[in-house]
Amino acid sequence: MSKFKFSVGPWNVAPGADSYGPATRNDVDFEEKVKRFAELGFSAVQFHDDDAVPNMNNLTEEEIKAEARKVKQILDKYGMAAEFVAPRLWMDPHTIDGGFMSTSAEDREFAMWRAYRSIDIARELGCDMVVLWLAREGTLCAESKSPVWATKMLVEAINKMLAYDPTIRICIEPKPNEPIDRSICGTMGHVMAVSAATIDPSRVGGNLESAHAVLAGLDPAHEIGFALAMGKLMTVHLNDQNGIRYDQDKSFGVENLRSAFNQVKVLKENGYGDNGEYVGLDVKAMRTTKDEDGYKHLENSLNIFKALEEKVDRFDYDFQKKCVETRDFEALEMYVMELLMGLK
Ligand code: XUL
Ligand code: MN
Repeated sequence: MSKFKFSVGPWNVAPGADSYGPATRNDVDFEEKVKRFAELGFSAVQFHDDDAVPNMNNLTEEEIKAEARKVKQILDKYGMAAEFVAPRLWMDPHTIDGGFMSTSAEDREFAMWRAYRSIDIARELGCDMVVLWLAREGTLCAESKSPVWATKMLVEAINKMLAYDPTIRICIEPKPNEPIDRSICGTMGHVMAVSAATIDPSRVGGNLESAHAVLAGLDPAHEIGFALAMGKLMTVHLNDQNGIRYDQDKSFGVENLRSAFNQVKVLKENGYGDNGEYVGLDVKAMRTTKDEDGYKHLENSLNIFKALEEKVDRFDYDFQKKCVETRDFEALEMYVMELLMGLK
């Protein structure tokens, strides 16, 4: 029995289109997804603002809240919570050159409008967290904007969100690149520094995605550990990634089982979840996956996570201590390999 609660986003069940080819699966209705998520053992749904309220640009603030209340009813029907709302600032004509750090004042205003509406939607859905995946916040042409100015604009935008709602929490999901070339806030270290520069650092933390850490050339478990040490790991997006290439969002643990084990281990050893945090999965089905298998990557990720939780429970800390005392890291490493291969 897992000690953790799990969350997932509606975008994690998708039709399989990529930059080079069209969809390979049918769209699935939102309510059907929520029903299946509940059946699979998830406790919460993660949202982009327009996952909850499609066409929100054409609605008034009151209409947006009313639409969000309808979504809350669907969640309630299946006993699901909402974990967070993330403004989708990468699809709109107003965010071609970024949102909070766009060089256009009008576009920056639009980004703030979406951020405030995301807070409103979060409140209607019964949650207190906004995630910022800063997709286009950086440069495609390095000389097109100052990284100093851009970083300050991000802090200013977050300060406005903190002021708009005195108890909302802002959670940055760092990613070093894609779709942007050079990101402004690419790692958990950047997130902690931005947090410290805001008017209320206690309400600004991070969402570590395994694949994003790998893209930054960093170890996901250490990134998680760093945020935990600062008391600022608000959620995680567990998945996997085959080296430094396009963002893959593979099922958790399928590329690097030892890394996945260490991610579960650092979460478990440090009481992650004790304050209500969810283990979020941000995994994508392969394009080749058929309609009838459209949830298998989620089931696989959950099963791998839970199997690794059992491995962590069986981890022999006395043996580890002995190895550390004798500086026999060869023995410790082999012990971990044997544990993961089922030989221990
Ligand atoms: C993009 C990514 C997003 C965010 C939510 O790489 O991970 O799905 O998690 O906006
Ligand atoms: Mn993510």
